[in-house]
Amino acid sequence: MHFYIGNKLYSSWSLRPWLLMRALGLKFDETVIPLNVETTAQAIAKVSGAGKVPVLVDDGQTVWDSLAITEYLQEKFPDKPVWPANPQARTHARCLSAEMHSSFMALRGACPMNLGKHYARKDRGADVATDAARIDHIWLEARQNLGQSTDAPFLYGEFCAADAMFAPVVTRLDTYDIPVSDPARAYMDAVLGHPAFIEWRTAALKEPWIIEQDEVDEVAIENFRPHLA
Ligand SMILES: N[C@@H](CCC(=O)N[C@@H](CS)C(=O)NCC(=O)O)C(=O)O
Repeated sequence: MHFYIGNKLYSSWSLRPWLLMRALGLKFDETVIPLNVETTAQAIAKVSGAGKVPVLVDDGQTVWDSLAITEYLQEKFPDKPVWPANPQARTHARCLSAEMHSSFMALRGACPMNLGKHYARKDRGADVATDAARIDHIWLEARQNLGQSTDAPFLYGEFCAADAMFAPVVTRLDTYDIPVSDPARAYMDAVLGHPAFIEWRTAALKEPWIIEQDEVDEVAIENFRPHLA
């Protein structure tokens, strides 16, 4: 399998399936296509007409879009826990992932994924707060509803596709210090502490690129790439 992804520091959509594939222990090669540079469109066009990453190429088949890649992995590796084993939990996990795929525009617009900074808490607008409250609620619903204790680290116990889908949102809530409940914070810490996420972030911090439009606040509390400042 060959995986084409965007900058690890900023590409939220790329992070999702990459994290899932790593967490599942799948083997793949990867190419990072730098976003927002002159060559971006041409480089992506070589692998997909959709003009977006991530793109998975496997056995002559091209799979674009993070959620489609997730379902492809489920079909190709039916023995891997892509989705929860329990049917009710599986349906819930698919609903959460679809909601993530199509919603939370305010949060996504105001707080781009940026693994290189920590920003001070501030009012990011009512719509962002509404998105964060909905996310907090559905995380708790996943962890309570399906017969698990809220002490289980991930949404349905074991790390699955729904956790991967929400990983970029976890980083956004963390980067911009958006207020969340204690159980949500504990969940975020579990995702941020997952070895696959740490591997991604370590590589992200070594990247040389800065995408100005994703650097939203002028002043950061912490800059994890001071050599680029
Ligand atoms: N719905 C798509 C969205 C993919 C997407 O928007 N990717 C962004 C990067 S995170 C992209 O490729 N942008 C192209 C560009 O910046 O030129 C998915 O889930 O894979």
